[in-house]
Amino acid sequence: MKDKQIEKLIKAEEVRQKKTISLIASENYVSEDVLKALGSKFTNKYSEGYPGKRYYKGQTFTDKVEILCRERALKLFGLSKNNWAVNVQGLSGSPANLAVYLALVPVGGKVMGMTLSHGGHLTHGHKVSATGKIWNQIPYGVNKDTEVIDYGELKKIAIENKPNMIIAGFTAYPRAVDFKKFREIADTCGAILMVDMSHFAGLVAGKAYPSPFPYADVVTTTVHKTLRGPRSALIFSKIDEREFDKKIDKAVFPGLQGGPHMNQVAAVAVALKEASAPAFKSYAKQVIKNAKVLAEELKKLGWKIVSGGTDSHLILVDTWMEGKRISGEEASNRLEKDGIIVNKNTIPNETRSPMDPSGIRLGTAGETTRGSKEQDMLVLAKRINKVLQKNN
Ligand code: DSN
Repeated sequence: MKDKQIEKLIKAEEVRQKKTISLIASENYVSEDVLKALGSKFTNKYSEGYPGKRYYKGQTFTDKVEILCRERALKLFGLSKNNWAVNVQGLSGSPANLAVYLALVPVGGKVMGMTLSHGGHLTHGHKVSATGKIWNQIPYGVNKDTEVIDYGELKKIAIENKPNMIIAGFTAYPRAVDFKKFREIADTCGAILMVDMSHFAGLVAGKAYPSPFPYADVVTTTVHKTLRGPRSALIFSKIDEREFDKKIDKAVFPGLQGGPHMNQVAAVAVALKEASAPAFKSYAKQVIKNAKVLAEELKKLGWKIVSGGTDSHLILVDTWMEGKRISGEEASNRLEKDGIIVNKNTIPNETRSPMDPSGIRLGTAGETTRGSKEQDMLVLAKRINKVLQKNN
């Protein structure tokens, strides 16, 4: 590179990634092919619109790449193009969710999403997000004692509030979700069911976690978490007389975004092909096996795991538990000094603040990509325990 300052920073980040263990549940390590597509000359091209309906000329190859990306997305999740559509232009998860609400929920309408501190995402209607300013969030959470979703309580909230849309999907909920129950609840109040599978999309693709597709009307996902692609998002919608697919396409462009990032779309297509290979199924299963072993071992070492365990790639540790009293900030700082990168996280019924909450979130997607197996998780749990035990 001619720009030595940036080159130096890129190299330094490469070394940082190599030398540290990332347990950030939303991160992963992409292949060289994904990086190659991201760095391709598709970045030079403006392509507002959709294949065959663009505003600018010169779209022979952008059209091909977008069509291929859509086909691969549908195929990966076993969907037929007669029943499902997919928009592949979402720049990332937050704009994708915003586009869905813009398309399907009237301004001022109600979106029923999980409370942030219980594991929901900002864009599930939290007040600091545009989604909470334009629409009204009807919050739901987890049961105080079990720390898992109480579907009876969920149904009560839905019937009382009649939301326009119910959102299933989380950034910090470790358990499997019963999408059939979500569907039944949505039907009791006439709500649209949207599933944000950003965290567990790769696990669904690898058939290691329940699929939302038999039950949802709309499914959004980022591509860069367990799905191991570039930063980007997909929006799947059922094709029927409600025309959600057409409304969502219009909301993405021209409603919300400008020209799609075609280098990103090309990189998504590469990642989707990688995720359809048989090896990805073993990967997804290993991600969960690793998370279960890590959670169990931490439990044995005396740590409180929110909900008592995990069914996914994600673990929430209550570091502020009785007898430990290490805040999430302190815990994540100590771990970073030891080369283990995690994020501080609120836990259900949080008593502290989001900036210095009671827990940390761990995920195994990245380290499993690097080849970690169960025995590595046992070693890692002991190392985490040792760092957090230290009286400093
Ligand atoms: N930042 C992502 C996560 O960590 O879950 C969600 O936006």
